[in-house]
Amino acid sequence: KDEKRLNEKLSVLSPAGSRRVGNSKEDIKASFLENLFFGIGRIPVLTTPHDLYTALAMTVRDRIFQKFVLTTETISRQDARGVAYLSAEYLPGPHLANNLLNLGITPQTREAMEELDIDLDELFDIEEEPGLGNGGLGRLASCYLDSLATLGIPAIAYGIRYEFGIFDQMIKDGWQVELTDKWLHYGNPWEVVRPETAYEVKFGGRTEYSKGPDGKLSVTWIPGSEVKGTAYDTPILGYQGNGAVLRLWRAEAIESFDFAAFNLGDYYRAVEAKMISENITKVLYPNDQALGGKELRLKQQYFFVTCSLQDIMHLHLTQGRRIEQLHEKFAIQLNDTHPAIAVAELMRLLVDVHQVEWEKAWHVTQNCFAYTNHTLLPEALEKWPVQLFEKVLPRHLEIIYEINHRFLEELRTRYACDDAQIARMSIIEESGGRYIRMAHLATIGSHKVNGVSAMHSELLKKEVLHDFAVLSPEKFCNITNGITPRRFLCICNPLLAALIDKHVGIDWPTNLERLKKLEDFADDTSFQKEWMDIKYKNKQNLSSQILRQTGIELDPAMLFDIQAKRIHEYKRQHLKVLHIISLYLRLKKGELANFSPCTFIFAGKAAPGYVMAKLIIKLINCVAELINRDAEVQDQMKVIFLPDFNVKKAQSLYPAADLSEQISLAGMEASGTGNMKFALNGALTIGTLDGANVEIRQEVGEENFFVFGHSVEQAQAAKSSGYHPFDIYQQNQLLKEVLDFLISGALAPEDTQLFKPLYENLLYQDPYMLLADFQDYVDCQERVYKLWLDPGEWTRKSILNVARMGKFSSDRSIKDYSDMIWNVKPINLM
Ligand code: H53
Repeated sequence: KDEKRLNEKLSVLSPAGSRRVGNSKEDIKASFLENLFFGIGRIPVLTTPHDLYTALAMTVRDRIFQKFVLTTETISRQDARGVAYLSAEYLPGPHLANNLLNLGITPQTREAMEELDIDLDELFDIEEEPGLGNGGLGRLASCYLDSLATLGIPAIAYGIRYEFGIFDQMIKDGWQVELTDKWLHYGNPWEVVRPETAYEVKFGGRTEYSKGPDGKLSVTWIPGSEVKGTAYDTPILGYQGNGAVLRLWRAEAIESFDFAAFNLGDYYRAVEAKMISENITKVLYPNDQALGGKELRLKQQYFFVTCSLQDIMHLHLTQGRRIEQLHEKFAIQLNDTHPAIAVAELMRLLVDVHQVEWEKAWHVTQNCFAYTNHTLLPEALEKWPVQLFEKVLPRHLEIIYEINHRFLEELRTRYACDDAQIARMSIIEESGGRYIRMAHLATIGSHKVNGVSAMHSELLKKEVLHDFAVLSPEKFCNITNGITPRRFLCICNPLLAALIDKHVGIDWPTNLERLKKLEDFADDTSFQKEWMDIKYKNKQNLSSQILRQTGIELDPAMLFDIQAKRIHEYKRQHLKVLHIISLYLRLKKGELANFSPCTFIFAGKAAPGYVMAKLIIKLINCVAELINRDAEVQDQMKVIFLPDFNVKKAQSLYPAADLSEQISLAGMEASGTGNMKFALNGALTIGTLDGANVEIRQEVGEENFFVFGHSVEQAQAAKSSGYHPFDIYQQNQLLKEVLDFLISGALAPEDTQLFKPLYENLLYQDPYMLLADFQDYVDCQERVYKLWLDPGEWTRKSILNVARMGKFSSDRSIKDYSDMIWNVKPINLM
């Protein structure tokens, strides 16, 4: 009955009528041919595969829009409170398969295409994904958007429409080579440009103070330059229903700005202004966790923040509300400190533009914002030189000083803090150059601050934001990250999804706790057999992709041991390499007793300027080269570096993994989300007690998780009592052999010094304590190999892992945010 009412409503709201957006095979076929002809002017015999892809994307888009009208209408009718998610990065992954799944029309679309002699999978392959992020942070934002839409929570996600996203990675002679991303090369059928939704953005210049007739002081910002931000909307459909919007801003020249030059005949100067304006959203900075201090990056941050806030205010005011009520209608989430300038910008818009009194404006600001911290790494905590700020955002610097002044005053008077504590808590860092600490600005300007795993949130309160947590403990909370089971199980692992459907029912994708029911089948040998068959097929599928891409043949019967994530020293890909070398050396000497044939797969990009990370990639490839060519170990081990890790590739890696490597030094990985994706697809985890590993282990059971390594407390104790990696090297014969092998010339005969920097770093500094964890890691791996010899037991544990991953659905995370931070509720589509 509900379905019928919804459909009636839809047909009233969408003028196009039902056939154009019908969901039968015939409707889809007709509408596809119509889009091919009227949408892009092609007939079936004269098309390229890309034309076919575009026509199908348009066909799907029609159906998404139809649903969208309903969501939008409902939100405005119910005057619902909503979420604005501010993130400098998004990694949505390919849209086509996801939208088909969410519309529930994958089978009939496949049939419709088949009748036209088109292979749907080939169309999936053609899609270029939007690489508008570096890694975990951007992918998390996209998982959250999927859950917001699925749960029916009114939401707009704001970000930057980078013309060039994260670079494509190629491997040449073992080294990473970066190629420019061209995701917009063939157009983007999923977005709609909204030229009327555009805002002006100022930079530089100076401020002027004047007294109005009422005697009040007012400030005018006279900018040095101006650009315009135009909205590009991508509808994000939730599973079986609602929608949310991804609104990305693109920088453009303000026409009137270059007109003067143009009319004076200075055509080139006019064009130059246009080019400079457009530079702002030209390219994503490819550093995952390091600070650049680059002017253009600050401009990017401010650019998307002001466009988003102006848009939020515009939406608010056009609904006939007062600006002082902004916080009653909008919860604004800051995804890391990248959008933290929003605190100063909202104050500016309220005080300077809307003439709201400071105290009132501050109340609105603090109640709008909440801040998610994603890292404790000191080098990743954003700080901007005051000088740079003054040049790019002079008015904001004044506002930040005022915020800081009032805050420090309160510390002094209300909390009687001493000078040392005040210096620690100030927004301005004064030791060795003056910097603006963005995490402090975000914390002071927000009513809630959260970490992204239980452990990380505790460390945040204990370390990085300790003083703040002591003064305002109620401000701090934890919301453990999650992943969307739609993309990371339904789409990427259709065989497993179908098996689960059969045994637990079909509503698990939106109620992931239902997977618990799988526990009933963990000991059932025929179920285990089906489970193993699926894993085997997924490994075959990955193997054929790898064969195509690297020319290396794999045996799906081997244990697939995978580490896929950004390359970073703290993530310790090189620890895995040391382990592989140790196995190789022992195998060659015939000393390896407990071993199971293993394929080691690495994937991940390194920041282009991160020399050590790039050397680690080279190391992996040198080790791969040596081992894969050694006939003696052929049926025992293989090493693969799969180039160009992205969302699409990730989707074939997770389902094919037997073992998931989550081996960062404890205390370094805020949460991790790859760990969740592997486990949800039935991999067992070998991991440290870091980030969300701790909670995954708690959920799946200690006996179903391979844990090793120093805990945070142990690592900190070892460091403070003087950590001497060289001693460990001297005392551990195997470790010594492995490390010496790095510089023996066996890996890089043409340049024996190649890995010396890595070798010396480990021997004399070892900031991420690989040496301290090496032996424990090797021993733990032996337990892995032993279990592998018992396929029934391994499979039982694999089933239990999947059964107990319910907590890690991003739907749970979003419900937590909704209850603990945003105070928002789903809309009711009826
Ligand atoms: O954010 C993920 C975490 C992960 C953390 C990552 C991250 C970035 O990708 C970039 C910047 C940053 O500060 C943190 O490293 O542990 O899972 C999502 O929370």
